[in-house]
Amino acid sequence: DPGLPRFRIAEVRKHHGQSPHPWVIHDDKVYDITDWIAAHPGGDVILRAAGGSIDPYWDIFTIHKADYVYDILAQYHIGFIDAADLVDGRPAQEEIEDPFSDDPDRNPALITMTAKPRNAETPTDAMTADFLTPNDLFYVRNHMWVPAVPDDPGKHTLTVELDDGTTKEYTLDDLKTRFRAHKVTAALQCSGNRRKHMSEGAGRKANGLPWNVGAISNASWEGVLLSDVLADAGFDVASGLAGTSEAKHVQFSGLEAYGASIPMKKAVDPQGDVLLAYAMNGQPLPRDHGFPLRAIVPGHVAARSVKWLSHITLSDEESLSQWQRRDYKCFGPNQTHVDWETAPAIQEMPVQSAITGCRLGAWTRSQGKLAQKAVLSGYAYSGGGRAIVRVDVSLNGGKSWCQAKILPDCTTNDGASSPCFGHGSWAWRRWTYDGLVPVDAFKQVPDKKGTATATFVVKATDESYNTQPESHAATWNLRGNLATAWHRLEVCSDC
Ligand code: MTE
Ligand code: MO
Repeated sequence: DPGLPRFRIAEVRKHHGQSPHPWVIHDDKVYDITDWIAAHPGGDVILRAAGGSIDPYWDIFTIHKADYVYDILAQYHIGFIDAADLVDGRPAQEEIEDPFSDDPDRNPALITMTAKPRNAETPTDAMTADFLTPNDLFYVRNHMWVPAVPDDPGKHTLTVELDDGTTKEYTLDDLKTRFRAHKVTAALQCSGNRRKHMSEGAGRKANGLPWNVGAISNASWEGVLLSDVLADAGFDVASGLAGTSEAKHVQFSGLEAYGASIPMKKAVDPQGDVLLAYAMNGQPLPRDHGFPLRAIVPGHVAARSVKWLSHITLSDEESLSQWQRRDYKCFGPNQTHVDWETAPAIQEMPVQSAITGCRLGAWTRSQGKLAQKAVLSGYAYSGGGRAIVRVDVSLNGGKSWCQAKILPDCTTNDGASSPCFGHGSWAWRRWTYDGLVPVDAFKQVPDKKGTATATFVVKATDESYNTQPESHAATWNLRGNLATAWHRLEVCSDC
């Protein structure tokens, strides 16, 4: 209705998230969302947009770019932005609040995929330089903005809701003082790690960020056991262990509305080591990694290790979030119109490995043939606490194989003789290989004069004798999840 009133942006700003009548702007229209808040499926996170434009948030929560959402919003239309505040029919750019303006500074050495929200890989040369990835080089995967630092982090509250509806609140200080502290050394790996290889290897683009080898890092985490807190909140952990409890899932929510869940079985497993963590490599959690509190679910896809943790809910159902019900699932290579409901959410990770360092050295002779020295290094990891038992390397595209040396970073899990804490093999293993590449492993590249390349390959095997598939084509899926095919690296000699 063009007859509706015009409002200056200054007027809209007064209707912020704490005001009795929150308003939002979409395009050049103004909406009073007071009556919508209670019904908003995403909860009151919508209030973050109040007093300004909702459009930058919908660029993040893309699920809103749908006709039915516009229809809902239309019911709350109360007016238009005054022409004096419009540029080309939209509120001027500088009038729109940037949801990411409070994000922390980051180490510029990280390889940025997207700046807003922040998605960045560990730089390749730093990948396996250390067994524990330095905090400022740990990969970052944020779906949204980084929530503001609480005025007093010790007062940050975690609400635990049992399946009978009873709730108990804990401040961070409560967690630190009332429960025993535990350490767990665990890698986090994004389900999209190596997606770039999947798209390239299969010759079919998979949806999502084209991560290379660096959406995985390794750290030592400190916090309290989830199962201790659940027991304190009144949950009968024994019934969870026996599988007789009504609550089958533990749902986690973060302060910015991200959410995910894990099966009860993992949550209460006395050897599962699920932490509510407040420290990383001996430091308070950095803001990008969940300050002041995050879940650490070792052996599971990192999407379940919810950052900025504020709510835990026990339920007979998985988290309703799109990150539980949609994005992090796999399908067959032929399935491009999928039934999201029937595929299980990714939990434990499959076996993975990658080459992160490769140096070619001098030419020598070996068994009468010309050969070039090569030094390779990388990581291997498997989910579910399954140990890596072997790392196979090929210098000729997979025709013949050699054994890489697995570094003794984590030979025991007691923390005394190694920096590894926890009951499972939750950490990654670093490996190196020193060898000679026979001259016939190099193939001339027809269209590049004088250039010869060889294909180096790595694959790992875990203690259940799971190993990596040979081709990405066979495991391609529309979301580009779990790209674990042999990592092939084309290397060029004398070029
Ligand atoms: N938790 C919250 N609250 N918000 C997020 O965007 N991203 C998840 C998980 N937990 C996410 C989150 C995903 S997909 C990954 S891969 C890991 O956090 C990344 O953890 P990191 O940034 O500490 O490496
Ligand atoms: Mo992820």
